[in-house]
Amino acid sequence: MDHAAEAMKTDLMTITRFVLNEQSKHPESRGDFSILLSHIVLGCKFVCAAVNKAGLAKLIGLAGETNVQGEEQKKLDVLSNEVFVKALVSSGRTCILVSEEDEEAIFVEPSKRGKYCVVFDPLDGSSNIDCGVSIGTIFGVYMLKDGDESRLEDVLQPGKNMLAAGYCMYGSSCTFVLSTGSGLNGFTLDPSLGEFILTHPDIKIPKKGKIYSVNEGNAKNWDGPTAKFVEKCKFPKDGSPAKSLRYIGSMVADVHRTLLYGGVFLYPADKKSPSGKLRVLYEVFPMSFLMEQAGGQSFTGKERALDLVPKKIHERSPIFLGSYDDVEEIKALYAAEEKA
Ligand code: AFP
Repeated sequence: MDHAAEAMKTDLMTITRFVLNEQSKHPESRGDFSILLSHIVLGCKFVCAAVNKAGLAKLIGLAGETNVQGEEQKKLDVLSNEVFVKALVSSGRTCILVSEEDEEAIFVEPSKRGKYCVVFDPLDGSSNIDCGVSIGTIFGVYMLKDGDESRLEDVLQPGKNMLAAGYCMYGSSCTFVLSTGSGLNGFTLDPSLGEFILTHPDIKIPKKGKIYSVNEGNAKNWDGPTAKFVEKCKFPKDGSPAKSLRYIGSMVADVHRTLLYGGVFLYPADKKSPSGKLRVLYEVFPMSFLMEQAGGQSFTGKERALDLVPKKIHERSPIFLGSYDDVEEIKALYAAEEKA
């Protein structure tokens, strides 16, 4: 019998145990972050259950329509947002929330206020729900800059100031990927236990990858460096094999594959969208934070993505993230263009 493997099966590292272990390395910690995280995890479990039932919802009435009991069905992204806002506020550890679903930032009332600011997209890739493609929740956590007063500037900090970031992917399994700034770890939901179990410890992205991931339908509007990079992926001149193209159109799924298999994910600026499509606070920053923690890089076409200082909460930015060497190539193409 393989006793080590048996021990693994019976000595389960749940996400709660993992975070408490991390917390014990900081004797001054009062456990506030662990409490906040347990509320984020609860939100993810709820959304996971709702996403799994999305197909069945057709039997009782489509989201956004009226079901057979005459009740209005909430759209999944609206429902997910409500769940996360309530879970975060009730944690008693948050002060400002920025959600993709809400135009304005939410300032938590004083009696429930804590020191963390959470930026999140409750259900990213929601246009993929009806065809059963993997979708996810993305989040990032900041600390109030100073004192007890919360101001909008507290969530307009550069991404490098994030304390933690993560995503939960609702796919063939439910996977929670988290970094608190010392590496990257992945947990898979065991539905029989209702617990996330550590399944991907210390994720490191391959230094160079064999995959590129981009919406090529936008190619006619790309800038020079993006077009040159994609051309290089398909027709390399240095004798290396061409890269494969994989594009799901759901950032969590595309980034998850990039982290595990290597390569590069890009959503560049183009003539139609000069700032790209993806949102800085709850797409670009958390994913860039995770990518760097895994040993990769993230670049906007001008600078390191985590150095960006957002001016608005729903600001967008172009993004190139993935394996270190692949992003180096993109940086070199932009540098060459600037020189020319
Ligand atoms: P939806 O939430 O509207 O499905 O958008 C998903 C997303 O924000 C991100 O998850 C994808 O990477 C990106 O948009 C896909 O955009 P394109 O459809 O333009 O390729």
